[in-house]
Amino acid sequence: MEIHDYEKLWLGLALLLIVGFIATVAYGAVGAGVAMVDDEGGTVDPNALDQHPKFSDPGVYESGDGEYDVYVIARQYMFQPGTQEPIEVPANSTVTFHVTSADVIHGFEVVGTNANTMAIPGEVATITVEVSSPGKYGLLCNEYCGGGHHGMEGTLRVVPRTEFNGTEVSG
Ligand SMILES: [Cu+2]
Repeated sequence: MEIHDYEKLWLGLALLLIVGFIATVAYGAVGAGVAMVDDEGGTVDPNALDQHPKFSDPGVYESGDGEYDVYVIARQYMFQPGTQEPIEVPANSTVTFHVTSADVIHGFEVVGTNANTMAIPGEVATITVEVSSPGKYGLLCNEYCGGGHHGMEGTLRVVPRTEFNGTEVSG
C-alpha cells in the first residue's frame, strides 16, 4: 500500500496536534497548581461559629515563624474580616486561609492569584498562599449568593513586615 506524501504530512500534523492537546491537558491538571479543595479543613457547625475557638474571633493568627492562619467567615454579603476592615498580613510569609460560610454557598477569591475556593456552610476550605512583596489584593465572592452578591467584596493587604502588628488584626 502506498501512502501519498501529502497524506503523510497531514497524518504527522494530526498526530502532533493530539500530542499537543494531551500535553496541554496534562499541564492544566498538574503543572498549573490547580487542586480541588479537599476535606482537610474539617467541618464546623455553621450555627455555632460564635463558639468555635477561631471562627468566634475571625482574623489573622500567627501559627509559626512567618506563617499565619487567617480565619474568614463569608456571609450575605460580606467577608469577615475583609469587607469592613481589610485582612492584613506581612510580606514574605505563608498564609493559610480557613474559609467557611455562615449562611449560603459563597465564593472566596483573591483577585489576581490562583487562590479561589467555595465557602460552604458546615465545611472549612483551606488554601495556602505565599505572599511576597507588599501590595493590595481584592477579595470577591464568585458564587451567586443572593441579591447583594455583586457587592460582596473585600481587601487583602500585604504590608511590610515592620508595619505588621498582629495584635490588632484579629477580630
Ligand atoms: Cu456571592
